[in-house]
Amino acid sequence: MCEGHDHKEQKRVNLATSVLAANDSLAQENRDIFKDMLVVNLVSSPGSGKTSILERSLLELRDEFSLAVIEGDVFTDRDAQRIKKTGVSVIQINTGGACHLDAKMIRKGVDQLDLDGVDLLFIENVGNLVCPAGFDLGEDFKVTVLSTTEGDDKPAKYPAMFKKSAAVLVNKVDLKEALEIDLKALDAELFEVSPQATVFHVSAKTGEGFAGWLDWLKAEIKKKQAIKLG
Ligand SMILES: Nc1nc2c(ncn2[C@@H]2O[C@H](COP(=O)(O)OP(=O)(O)OP(=O)(O)O)[C@@H](O)[C@H]2O)c(=O)[nH]1
Ligand SMILES: [Mg+2]
Repeated sequence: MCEGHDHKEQKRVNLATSVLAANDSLAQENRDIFKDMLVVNLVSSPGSGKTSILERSLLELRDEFSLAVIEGDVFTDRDAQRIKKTGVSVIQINTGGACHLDAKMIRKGVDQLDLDGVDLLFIENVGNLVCPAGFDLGEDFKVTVLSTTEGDDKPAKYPAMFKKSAAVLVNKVDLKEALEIDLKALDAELFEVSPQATVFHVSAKTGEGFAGWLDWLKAEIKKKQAIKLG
């Protein structure tokens, strides 16, 4: 009985490994398609404020850069409808049940978008703090949004996402007093789990902290453009 169980477990591990390997190879193909633009994969729990952060960021960036967005959700095109109001090109991908986007879905989405001359492509992943961490989409880097309403203990509880992120946006700081969240303790925990990540305290509602986040993003766009120009 134990041997049978081990065999099944081994088959499960082999299957997961081959799914991830297939995804990695498609992600590499996407990365070739994305060689002339910065691609940011925005990840978080549901409702942390990814779309709200995008709406404000796009309005601030759209006069200076050519932008596009791929929205990922299990169902509905509600987020794409919100993004459309900013005037930025957007397409919606519905996973139909899957808890993350994968490289194949992105490839299909890319075929529907005109990416000629685009400087910055945002991908908003499905709201989930676990699954999207394992799937490379061909992006330059992931940015994790963590909202103050989720509590300051999440980096240590869900470390994979934070470890893989170039930046963390601590959103909804306009609520910090009401929530009595200790932002210093959160920063310390973030530093312990993901020392590589640049951390910004922001509010998509009031715009607090956006200047720092957008300056950082603009510098990343310019770094990518410098690579393109050789
Ligand atoms: N107070 C406050 N509310 C915010 C802020 N950012 C977003 N919200 C609210 O939080 C809720 C969820 O925001 P969304 O932007 O839809 O979050 P999301 O991460 O895109 O959600 P999913 O795509 O469903 O995962 C909405 O009611 C927003 O108005 C913020 O900085 N402060
Ligand atoms: Mg959203």
